[in-house]
Amino acid sequence: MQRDILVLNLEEQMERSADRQFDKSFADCTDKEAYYVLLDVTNELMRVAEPIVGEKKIYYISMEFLIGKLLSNNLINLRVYDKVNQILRKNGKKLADIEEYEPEPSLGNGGLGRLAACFLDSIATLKLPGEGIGLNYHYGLFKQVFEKNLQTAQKDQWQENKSWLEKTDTTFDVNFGDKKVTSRLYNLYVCGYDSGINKLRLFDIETVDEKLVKKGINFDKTKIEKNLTLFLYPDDSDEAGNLLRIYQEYFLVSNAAQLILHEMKERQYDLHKLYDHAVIQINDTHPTMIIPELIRILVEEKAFSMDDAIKVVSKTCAYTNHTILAEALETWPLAYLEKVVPQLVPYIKELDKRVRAKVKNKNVQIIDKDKKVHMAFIDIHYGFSVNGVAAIHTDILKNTELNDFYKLYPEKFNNKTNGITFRRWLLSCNHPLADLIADTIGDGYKKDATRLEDLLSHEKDEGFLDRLESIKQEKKKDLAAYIEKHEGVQIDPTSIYDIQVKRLHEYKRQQMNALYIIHKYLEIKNGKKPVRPLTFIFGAKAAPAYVIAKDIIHLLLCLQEIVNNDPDVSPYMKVVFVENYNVTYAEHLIPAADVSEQISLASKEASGTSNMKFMLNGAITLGTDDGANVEIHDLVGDDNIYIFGIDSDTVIKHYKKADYVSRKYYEKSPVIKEAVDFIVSKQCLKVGKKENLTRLYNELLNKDWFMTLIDLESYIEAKDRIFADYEDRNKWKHMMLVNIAKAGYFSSDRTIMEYNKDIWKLQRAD
Ligand code: RUG
Repeated sequence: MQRDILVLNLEEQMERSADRQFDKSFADCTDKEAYYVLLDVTNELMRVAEPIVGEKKIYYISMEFLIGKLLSNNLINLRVYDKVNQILRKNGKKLADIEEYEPEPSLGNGGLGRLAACFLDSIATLKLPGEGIGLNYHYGLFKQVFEKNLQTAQKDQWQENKSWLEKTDTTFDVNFGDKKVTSRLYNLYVCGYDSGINKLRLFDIETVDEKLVKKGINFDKTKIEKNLTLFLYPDDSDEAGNLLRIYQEYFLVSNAAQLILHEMKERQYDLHKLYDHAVIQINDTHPTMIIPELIRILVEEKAFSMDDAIKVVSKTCAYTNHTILAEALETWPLAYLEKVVPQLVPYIKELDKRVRAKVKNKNVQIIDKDKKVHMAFIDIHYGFSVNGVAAIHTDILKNTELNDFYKLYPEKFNNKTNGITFRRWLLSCNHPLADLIADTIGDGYKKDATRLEDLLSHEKDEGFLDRLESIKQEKKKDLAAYIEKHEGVQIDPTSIYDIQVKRLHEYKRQQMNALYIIHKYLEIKNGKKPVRPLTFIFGAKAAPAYVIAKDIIHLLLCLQEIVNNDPDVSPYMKVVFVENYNVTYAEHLIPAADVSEQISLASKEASGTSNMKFMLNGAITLGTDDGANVEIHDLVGDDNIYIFGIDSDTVIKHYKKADYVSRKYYEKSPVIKEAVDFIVSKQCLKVGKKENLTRLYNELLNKDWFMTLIDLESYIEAKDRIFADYEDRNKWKHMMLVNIAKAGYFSSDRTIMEYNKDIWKLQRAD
């Protein structure tokens, strides 16, 4: 009711807010001031919205929530987007201009964090009681700045006094082995689409000292009271960095445990039935310590027996695995845990002892012979569910990586193919397309994404297909303007936009894309011009301690300089590596893409989610049969996707036999040799650094752990084919249609419904 009145009087609210904050009328406000006005009235709308409550709640614990800017999304979900736009127009303003002043929260890194954000949106939209629990990083990941074709890292100053965050009175004491800190809880409202409100809970400490950060993102890693929530993923290449990560992780789970138990007490629930009221989804291994921490509290403070505590906690916690890469599956030296969280160590040892008593297989022991604690193993033994994030990934977990565990607990393993929220990745970032779809098949798809399949009956509707094409063209023009403004590079909107945006990692093989670019560059130099200009766009951050990943960025920036400044070549191709790729940038890039690059080494990409966003916006996938690409392939069929490269079984066999020799492919193929050699050619060394380029060259020739060279020729063939097919406009438009129509499966609403049906078992709050 209160909400209806507010909506009815939105314009008055805005005037009042403008007057109160800036002592002027809304029309006289600058765009920046207008942002604070909209922030104020939207926050008010959320404060009065219906909270989603129920007898059981999901607590989604994650080190990352890559939520992106919130204004547009909140307006859409509150169903006031059109009304606000009308008021803005009346006052001579545009939402797009105002949004430029909204800082993007720097609370995540990549797919894992963005998935958590999409899930919060869907949980609320489906009216499921749920909360995210995370940390409030002051400088977040880092801001990427390019200098001399190299990535440098700066602090990301995203926090402002006025924001979506609400400071609460809730504080908890968190005890580490050698010190105690007091936390402070901040809330952020999460509104579902046309539903109610949940919350994201972010913890912080007030003693953090931003002045500790000296040059770039360097700071004293030992001063925990001052640095605890400064950065997400601080450099962990040394002991102090590792310890800081453990301090952060324990800080997260200690707060989460206290918050959950506090809520249970408030509602007078019996803790012996904790699992009837709470389900804890552990997002990757980072929050694993929630398991021993809850057991510890139940035993030490709530008079539970060890058996009972373990039983209750095991029925409450579920684990999501996001990777098979060994280095991403955390193992902590017991000695580090003894230093930071000595109170947990007896419980971890007890959990390990119980496993040893039950199972002889050494591969499943929690504490290994080197006294390292395998965090994922705690989750699997003492959680009730283990899920992978795409069908092929879950199969690999079951049959290969976690096979020993699967044999022990087959009933715990399940697949939950990832999804994305269509509110952000279509309704908000691509209004013309969302409107075209609504005009064609009605609004129903906004709540039930599978309805997108109704578009298939329009495959012969030329009017529809032409509008689809012209919307893509419009978005490509918008992106060209955005890139020119932010990167100072001019791109041609009639060229083919080929886009690879994701974290920088060797397994994602941005280096393979770089080798294709070299190949094309040399072809053009030799007189073989493409039918249509090509624009290769990249966006990616490399972890500051990941040397080869930074070398790959360096190579791509060198190629950008060489290609774009070569008058023989630049009319036919351009390379753009956008600086500081983030959610906001993704929202401009994805609607404009023609080709979606999803070229990870088969078996290595757990799922991928940009593949889904691109597909939904009518881009065609060029990819390997990996992660969710496999399911995209199944849905759209061979004719509407370009798959290349060796399959996951072959990859796994190569690893098993240790018989992959990259140099063999280099020596056999003049095309590969020419492209790889270019990395250390005079031309490249003129614009790049010898040390970095030589290191990358040697890595490719002597190691190439992610098998770039074995797939390079088939990649070149498939990529040339997709570019050639772009000229068959009817075929291309049809492929766009099929991809959009089949994207419904990848709505995170579907994913969350599956989590709820199989794992969480919550009641909808209707
Ligand atoms: O690399 C994976 C992606 O394949 C996946 O789509 C995403 C969400 O499930 O998680 C990514 N991921 C995995 N991010 N960090 C990790 C390992 O810690």
